[in-house]
Amino acid sequence: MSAETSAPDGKGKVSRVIRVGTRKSQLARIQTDSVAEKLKDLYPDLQLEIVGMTTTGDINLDTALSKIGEKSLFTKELETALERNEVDLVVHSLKDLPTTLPPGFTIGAVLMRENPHDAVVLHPKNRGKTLESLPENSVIGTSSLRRAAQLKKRFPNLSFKDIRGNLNTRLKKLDEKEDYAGIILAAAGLRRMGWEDRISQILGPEDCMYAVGQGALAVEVRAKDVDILEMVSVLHDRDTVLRCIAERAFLRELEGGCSVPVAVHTEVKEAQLYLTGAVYSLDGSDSLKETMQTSITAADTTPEDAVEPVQRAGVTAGKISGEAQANAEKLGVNLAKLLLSKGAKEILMVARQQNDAR
Ligand code: DPM
Repeated sequence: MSAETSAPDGKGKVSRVIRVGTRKSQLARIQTDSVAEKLKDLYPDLQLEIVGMTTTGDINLDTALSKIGEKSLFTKELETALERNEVDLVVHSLKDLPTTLPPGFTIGAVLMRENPHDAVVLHPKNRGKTLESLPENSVIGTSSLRRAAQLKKRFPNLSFKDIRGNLNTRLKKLDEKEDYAGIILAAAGLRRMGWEDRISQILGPEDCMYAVGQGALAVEVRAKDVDILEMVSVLHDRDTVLRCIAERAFLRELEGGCSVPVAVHTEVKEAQLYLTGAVYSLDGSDSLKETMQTSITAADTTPEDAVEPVQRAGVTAGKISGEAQANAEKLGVNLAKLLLSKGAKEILMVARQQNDAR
């Protein structure tokens, strides 16, 4: 244990100070506070201390995410703090966590996913409209290659332009200027910020499939810190974990990151896990999409048969069926292999080159 103190609670109990690392943006703080609150409910004796940090992704606010080219943009500084024992756990949006974590780290909890879809937020003057009903050549702000690729194909009458900055900055850029008719943001982030009333339209899978891990919060910890791993493991949501293992294994096998247009859709129905995955050229004219499924019925692990948990796509979930996790991971890998056999590598290679040349 890295930090142990006697709690001054008069009962002679030992409680522990847990330091929680977070980025300083409002969304990151809200996300971290919500996880800290859940931990506090589960372990009332816990003392939580929140440590705010600035990351590369927060500094390079004007460069499009897909152009900075560093996959661990928002996570590296936080991981350094974890490594140096300056914090004990870090809360992230799962979609910002690379599919391969640096050695020594693992995702110890994936919380129940919120709405994973993207949402359209319009300039106040366009209130009541949708992407279908906006005037010809309206400008939509997004720096996500994934969103732009899918929406360019579906809405050829709209035009797409980069927009950067944290959520507060983006909303300000939208409302206070006339540059954008609307912007595309994750519904989950908007809800967490309390801006749900700004959502004009939720984009279903036929319009825009979501990013790997979108809408789920993850807790990253030191892989060897068994006490903390055990403590945060109760936060895992079974369906979300299995969906996200499949999604992350898919992206990892494709060797994609936040700089390639890759999208997914997962569902759990009657103990089957369905994964749809797609890759796109930058303008969406070229694409490949397939769906596969697997069984996730296997019973969860009981304390008696617990074994040393393995990481699946960076996730450690010792209490969830090892067989179901293995199936989910295999599903992601197999779907990626199917797409690769149909030419996904070439589509992604061209997309990367075109993006680098932008
Ligand atoms: C990643 C992407 C974006 C974020 C790329 C993508 C959006 C970047 C942009 C990997 N991370 O989605 O294709 O629009 O220029 C991010 C957001 C959230 C986590 C904000 C958002 C909140 C929602 C969640 C940024 N990361 O996507 O609107 O927990 O999923």
